[in-house]
Amino acid sequence: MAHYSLSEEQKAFYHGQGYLINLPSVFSPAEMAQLNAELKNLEALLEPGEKMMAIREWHISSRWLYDVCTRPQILDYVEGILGPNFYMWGSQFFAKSPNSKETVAWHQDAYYWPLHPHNSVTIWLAFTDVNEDNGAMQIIPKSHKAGLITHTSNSGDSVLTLELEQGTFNEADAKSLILHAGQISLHDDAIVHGSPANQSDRWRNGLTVRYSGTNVKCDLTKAPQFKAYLVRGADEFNYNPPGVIPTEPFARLSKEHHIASTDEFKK
Ligand SMILES: O=C(O)CCC(=O)C(=O)O
Repeated sequence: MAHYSLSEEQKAFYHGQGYLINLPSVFSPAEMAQLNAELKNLEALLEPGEKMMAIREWHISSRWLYDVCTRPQILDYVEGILGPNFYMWGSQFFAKSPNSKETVAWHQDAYYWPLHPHNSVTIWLAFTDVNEDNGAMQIIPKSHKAGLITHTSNSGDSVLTLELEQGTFNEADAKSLILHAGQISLHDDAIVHGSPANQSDRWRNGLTVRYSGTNVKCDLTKAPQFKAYLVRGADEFNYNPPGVIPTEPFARLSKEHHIASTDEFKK
């Protein structure tokens, strides 16, 4: 099987800027068309009133989703950042319907997560083409180097519970992560990021998947359902409860099983 590695330039860019794009596609257009068709099987399990965002941590119950989250090419890129030993623990769809006003407020993931030390990477897999028109994710380059900033309760159209106060970073520096369906971006757990509304007639949909080095320990008093799936290398720390790989192709997880089961870990 082909192995995809990050060049030294790409690694340096990620560590310096806090994100990475322009990687070879992980899924071809034909594979994406198939994945989008298969995704309907998960959507069919949503209850009335639930949105795509509720498809969260279903890699614990759905083998189909688990296999997407552990696609070897994705793991190869993550390995370029985290090194040989890491686990996967989180997944969530961030979808915006055509002309939806919903935004994702500026935030830092690490502020929400009871994980220490900070050594986690998120990949955002585009299920649709994403650009400025349909509300692509935006990041503030280098903001991961400034440490965690206090978040306050959000009051606008954001789907998140918290947001950064204006003036704590420079919004003019924002960069949109433009991707074709089947491509991924990578971002650091402390980078300031968010996304504006979808002003287009197209859907905007992406799957976030979270990975952490095996040296990262979750505070289980804050996230009792946390499960670590060792996806590369060896776990020489054994800090976290291991996950069991699901067998059902399409099955849902109850809300109570979301890893984000406490206020501190809500996102
Ligand atoms: O898709 C988005 O707009 C936001 C995703 C996000 O916040 C994340 O991947 O951590």
